[in-house]
Amino acid sequence: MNKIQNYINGKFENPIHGVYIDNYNPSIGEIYGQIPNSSKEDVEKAYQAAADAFPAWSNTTLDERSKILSKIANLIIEKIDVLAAAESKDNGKPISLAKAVDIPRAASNFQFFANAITQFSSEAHESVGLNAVNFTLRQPLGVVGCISPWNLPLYLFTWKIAPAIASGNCVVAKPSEITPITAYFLGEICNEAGLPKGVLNIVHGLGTTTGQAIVEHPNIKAISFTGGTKTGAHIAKVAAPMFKKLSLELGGKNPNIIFADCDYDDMLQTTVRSSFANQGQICLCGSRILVEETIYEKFKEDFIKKVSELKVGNPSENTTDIGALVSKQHLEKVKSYIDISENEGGKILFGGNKVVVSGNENGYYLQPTIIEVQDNNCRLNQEEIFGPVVTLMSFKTDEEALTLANGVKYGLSTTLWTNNLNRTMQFSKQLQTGIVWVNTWMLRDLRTPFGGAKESGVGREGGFEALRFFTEPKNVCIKYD
Ligand code: TXE
Repeated sequence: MNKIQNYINGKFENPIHGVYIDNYNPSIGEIYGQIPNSSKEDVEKAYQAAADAFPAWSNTTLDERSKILSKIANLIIEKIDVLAAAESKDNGKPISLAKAVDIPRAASNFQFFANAITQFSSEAHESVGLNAVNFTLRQPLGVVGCISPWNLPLYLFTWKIAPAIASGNCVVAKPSEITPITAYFLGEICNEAGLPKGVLNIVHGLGTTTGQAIVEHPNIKAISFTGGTKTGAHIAKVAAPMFKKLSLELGGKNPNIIFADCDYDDMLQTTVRSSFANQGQICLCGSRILVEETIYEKFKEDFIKKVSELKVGNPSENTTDIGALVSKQHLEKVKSYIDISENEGGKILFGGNKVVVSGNENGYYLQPTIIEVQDNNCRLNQEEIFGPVVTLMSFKTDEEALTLANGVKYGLSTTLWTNNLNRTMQFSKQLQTGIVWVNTWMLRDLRTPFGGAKESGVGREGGFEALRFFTEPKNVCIKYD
């Protein structure tokens, strides 16, 4: 059985107390490895390594840092086959998706911040008439913590680590205990790329032990977290009295608003993807589909037909569209929402059942599921299901669509399908979300601010926003004669 280790000070190490937890392959429902459940002492060791590395790393030239980050990016691409296979096995996602999206994006995260750090600048203000000039010194924070979830494992892990180290910080990072494998490989890649020891330290383990120890550590200056809203609220509660900087990217219940004047074929194809990509386990998936009444029946029929053509199957087969859900526990959670649909006034239009995949009978498979609902206040429309389940609802007017879209506690992203410019602008201004996609979905430009409003999070990642998060602005005011 594979047993992975922590990556501390450039070396692979067993956890101090020798405690391990099982790691499952969701496509077959079996344990295939073990990972450390790192303790407070392991986190302390990782912190020390990071703190020791900080003086030298924060003084490394931008050119040197940029070169190392680029090298990491290149190595990720060189190893794409191994990494994609590992990600698919660990998470249950189709290997085709890991190869087309997850791993290339992990490389892009490093390449992007390798470039961005060479362009990052700060402000200067001449205090005219006062014989003074002010400038802003942006200095790295020191040792920072990065905690990431299981849905896009290497993609989201590197989305935090790359800007943190690019801006001169040293990192204690924890991937999700449910999908730790590609993070383990990242340690090897960092050594191969010549990242100085201690700049990145990776500790594995449960959120309640390892994650908690990172958040509680008195000298870890900032926490960048992506995960569930409940966990985010807990982390904020622990970190706030210690005055840590926090970036929280949390859940979503994103509307997909479809107007009759859209490019129908493009919308239909993209909506299948935005509903079910990665088994619906992307915080950006559009899980509430709101359709203008005049095309509602046609959309319903066409959407069901397209979704029925999706192949649920073994993630390692290239023809699979929908792989396994990440864990048994998560499968049961998602299924429990399907089971309450009738009580919540919903009608299952397609799917709703677990799928038995031949040869992988114990894997965690679920049909893509479409549920028609009448009331936006039902639990299916209010709570994050985070699986291959979408709801359908019709609306009559722009005002009604906007009220429905904004009528949830979350506010991460919205997709809007229309060719009307005035409507596009009105919705863009009035939607309570961090991201508005118009006639597209998940088209990402890494320079843009990324994050959510309301209970979808606090702060923004991406581009210079991430570099600002990982640096402390200091105002220097120089008086001259
Ligand atoms: O996430 P957790 P879970 C949503 C989705 C899902 C729900 C719960 O709705 O069903 O969250 O998923 C670490 N201190 N999203 O329970 O627990 C944990 O080890 C410090 C949306 O799997 O939030 C992991 O590394 N860390 C989301 C990370 O937090 C702690 C993606 C996320 O796990 C901790 C995933 C603690 N006390 C789930 N407790 C998105 N926004 O994309 C846990 N962790």
